[in-house]
Amino acid sequence: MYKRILIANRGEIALRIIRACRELGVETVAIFSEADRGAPYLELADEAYCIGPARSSDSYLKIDRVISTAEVGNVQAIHPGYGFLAENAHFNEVCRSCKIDFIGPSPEAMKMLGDKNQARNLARQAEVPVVPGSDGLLDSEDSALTVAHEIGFPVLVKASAGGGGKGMRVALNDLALKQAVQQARIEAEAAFGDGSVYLEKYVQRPRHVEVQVVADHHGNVVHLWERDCSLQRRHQKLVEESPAPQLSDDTRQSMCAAAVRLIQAADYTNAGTVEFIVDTEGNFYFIEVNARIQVEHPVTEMVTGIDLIKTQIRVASGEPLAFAQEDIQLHGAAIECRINAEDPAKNFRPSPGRIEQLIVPGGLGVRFDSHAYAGYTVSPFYDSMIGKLIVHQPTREEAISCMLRALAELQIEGIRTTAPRHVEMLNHSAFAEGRIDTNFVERTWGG
Ligand code: MV4
Repeated sequence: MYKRILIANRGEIALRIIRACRELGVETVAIFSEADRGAPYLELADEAYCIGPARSSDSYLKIDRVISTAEVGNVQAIHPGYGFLAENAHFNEVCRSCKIDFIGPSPEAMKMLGDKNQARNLARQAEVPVVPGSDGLLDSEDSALTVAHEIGFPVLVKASAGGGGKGMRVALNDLALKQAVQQARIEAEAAFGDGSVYLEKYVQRPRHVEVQVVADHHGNVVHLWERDCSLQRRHQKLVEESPAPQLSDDTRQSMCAAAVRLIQAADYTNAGTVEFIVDTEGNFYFIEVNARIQVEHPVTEMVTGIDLIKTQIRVASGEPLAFAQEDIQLHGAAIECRINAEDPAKNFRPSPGRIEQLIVPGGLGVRFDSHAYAGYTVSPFYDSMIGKLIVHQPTREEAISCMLRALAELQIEGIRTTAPRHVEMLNHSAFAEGRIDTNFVERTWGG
């Protein structure tokens, strides 16, 4: 096991990683920007270093500063958390060249899966279902038309360098498709420096179901079942849950097995998420791999009883997985609500500022992962998530009641939060029945 690691992140996930390290007996080096100076979670680290001004591009994203802090702090590994440098293959390579373990997949696996077209090709090789579409990249507008006529409209043009909803365009007919290909190329070239695009049939009203996987450095790959993340708005997830409602045991088993095959084919190590969309008939299709720990990992921890952050650190240090597939059983149901400093009544406009009062819910099966406290000022410089409220109960019905009870207890004054919208979503009959898809939020409350 490592003696000491650096945490290249901030806020709730930095705190989450510090907690795991403390339990493992691993020392921690934290980094912070000038905006985060004095944050109480930094006191829980063994050391903390300021690495620059508030703007992420001047601090948390500065590879040279993160690495030199790791050198000064004499760490053996870096945990990148999510966001910031977590899926930056160049940073991952710099860590390797400095002989610091990156707690995540290899740069090679990260690069390959970061290219969505390559990931899709690998999925096909591993016999993982993909959405019908082009056989690789589009070489011309004419080939886009040929594929579209084969599979039928509507179709979706996707940027190979995109992901998470960036660089996608729907087309309903020939003319729109030609324009979509041109525009997607220009946008992708500008945003990612790579204008390559591919085509897929557009699956309408899909559910977003993702499979958590973990792989060690000894050839062991396991899945930790799935999460449904369909409740989202403009690609920002609002609610996540495990297990996915309305998923047959057959589909669950074959989706999880498919995720494991893909991870094996990619020679992937550490924790990762294989994202699928599920159509109204229950067919599932591979979309992309998220090569990091995700915000919503706690729902998986609750239903499996496995600490994913500790697992990441253990496998990165070379330990074999301490559990086999048959040891990983789903217990009950877990739901997470992302509490963001945003005003749902004003189109989710950010609502930074000082939290004057914070009352945290508790009780059996209630978890609040947050770095916030009464007196904390939410900075306008970073992601607006101030905490994650997670509940775990024997059944989904009980989890919904428990979450509504916990949301009623949660009091945050001084700023607006997404909590009132969560109450509306969890009270909705469509949510209770599990009749949800990725358009539900926009359809019900507007875009
Ligand atoms: C799709 C799709 C429908 N058909 N692909 C958006 C994020 C990126 N990870 C993939 N996404 C989608 N790909 C085909 N062929 C619909 C989406 C999509 C979506 C997927 C997951 C979660 C939320 C979403 C919201 C809108 C669209």
